[in-house]
Amino acid sequence: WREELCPGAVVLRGAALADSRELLKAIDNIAIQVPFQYRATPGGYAMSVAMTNCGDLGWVTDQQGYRYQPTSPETLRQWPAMPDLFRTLAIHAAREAGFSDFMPDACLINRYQIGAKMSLHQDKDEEDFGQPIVSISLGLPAVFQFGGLERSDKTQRVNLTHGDIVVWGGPARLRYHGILPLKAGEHSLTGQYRFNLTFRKAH
Ligand code: MD3
Ligand code: FE
Repeated sequence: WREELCPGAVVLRGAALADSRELLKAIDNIAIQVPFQYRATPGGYAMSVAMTNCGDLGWVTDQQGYRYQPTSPETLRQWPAMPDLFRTLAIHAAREAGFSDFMPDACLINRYQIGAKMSLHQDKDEEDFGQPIVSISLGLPAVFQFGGLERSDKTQRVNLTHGDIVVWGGPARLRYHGILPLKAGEHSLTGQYRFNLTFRKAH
């Protein structure tokens, strides 16, 4: 099932459901190699979301700022390869939304515990805003919040649940967005966590 949230943003409800167990196994395997980290923003605030990455590039933040880099700051080694299943799902979802040449080189994996949130922000560390971002939600449900191109624009809320895929491109690409504090719950596959994969063409 397909919903247009706003021009450029398409939700494919349950599109990753059939692959969710395999996706979660792959996340575990990545996290064994490069553990989830609670990073600090350049302003020095600890993030409540824990992160790791796979693919040629990974998104990191520290006192120097936000950026994509080919290695993990902790292991000093390259991020684990992007599993074929990840790439295939992201490419197929992007194509469904009208982006036929999406080739992600970065996959940021976010892990939310109960109470974790992501404040309203724009994703603008990528080089080409003509490329979309594809997100896959797994585990506990979350309330996603999105606004306009200015922080002060009024926001709308959408529930994102296990197996949902969202493609953000075109006029939606630079909209402000965030995740409200994760409500307590228990998911049969992830326990008290929500995972989100975001696929990007960073460079
Ligand atoms: C709208 N992650 O990692 S995914 C992020 O659920 C991020 O973890 C959230 O925002 C999460 O940067 C939201 C949905 C999403 C991702 C990228 C977007 C929505 C977006 C980029 C532009 C507009
Ligand atoms: Fe974002």
